[in-house]
Amino acid sequence: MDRRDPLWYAVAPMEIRHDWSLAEVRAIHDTPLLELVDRARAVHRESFAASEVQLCSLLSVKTGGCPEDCAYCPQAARYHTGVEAEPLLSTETVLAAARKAREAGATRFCMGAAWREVKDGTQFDRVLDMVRGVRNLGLEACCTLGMLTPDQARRLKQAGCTAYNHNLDTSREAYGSIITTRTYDERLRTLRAVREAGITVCSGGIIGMGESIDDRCDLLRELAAQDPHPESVPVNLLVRVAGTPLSERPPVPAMEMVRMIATARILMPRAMVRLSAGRLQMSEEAQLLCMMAGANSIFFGDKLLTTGNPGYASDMALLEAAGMRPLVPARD
Ligand code: SAM
Ligand code: DTB
Ligand code: SF4
Repeated sequence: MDRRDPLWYAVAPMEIRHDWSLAEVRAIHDTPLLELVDRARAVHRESFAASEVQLCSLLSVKTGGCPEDCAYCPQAARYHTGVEAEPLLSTETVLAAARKAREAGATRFCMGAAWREVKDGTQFDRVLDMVRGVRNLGLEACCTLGMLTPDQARRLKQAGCTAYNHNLDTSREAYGSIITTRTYDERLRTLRAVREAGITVCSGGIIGMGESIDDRCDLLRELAAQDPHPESVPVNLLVRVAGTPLSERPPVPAMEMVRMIATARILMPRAMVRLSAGRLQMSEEAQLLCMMAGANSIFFGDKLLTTGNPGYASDMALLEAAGMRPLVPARD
């Protein structure tokens, strides 16, 4: 049975919880590393093939010039990062990139826009066209466009949007030191609109922004409190971009990514856990350890939205050496 079949949830015995306390999450997170990885791997293998990895391709369809103040983000207009504001790409350009991504083995194509929120009008209509086009290519279509109203979420669903990415980014407590131009509750409201429209939810966060370990655990607790859990949980390691307020943060050891991923896997056993931004700062061995700890999805291609990512050839060599197989896309 395909795990995306709703019946899977009915027949599989694993306990799915939404009421983890911060202390419980912290206890999991702080388990001796190899025990933690063992436990996460056991949970992972109950729901997933050990060597399958989802290959997602990411494209910035509208880059830069964003009015928000997210302290990590090179696309915020108020920071001087060298990222120029560009208009929305044409549908043809986006679909050409999607076709190339499909040929390279992607099963999901994610489109990102540096918007605070979606505004109804021609630009949103064009994004809906992009979603339809991506689905026609047989790819899963994911969007991340900022805040959404319930009506906009329904329109995305109608166009065939598979997933919507909207990150909580960090704990409720740490959030205010990273973003002031929108609230945590607004983020949760967008996630609710996405869920209610029947689009799968992709939500995660970033480590390395100066947050405490409790903040990381509280982010995971908050994600796992969602009922149902997000179908995808991206775990990003901060990409420190010159010009952003977080550019001088000390680097985070890759083992902290391993702990974060393993804890996410244990709390949300059926989610796709994505080893997202920050792979360029990690060794191949550390990336494989993240996969052992339950990460089963990556962005591939030379670029994330505006920053670098390991090249296609080196990723393919890594996956091949490890005997990893690309996941086949869901159909609906
Ligand atoms: N503007 C939309 C929004 O904020 O929801 C969509 C695009 S935004 C760039 C998507 C996510 O990328 C952010 O929520 C954040 O988690 C992640 N991100 C942005 N800049 C990052 C960085 N420098 N390092 C790691 N993750 C980053
Ligand atoms: C997510 O959690 N990570 C991706 C995706 N969702 C949209 C974005 C990472 C962006 C890293 C910084 C950049 O390339 O601009
Ligand atoms: Fe804008 Fe999104 Fe970047 Fe925040 S994360 S500044 S909303 S593009």
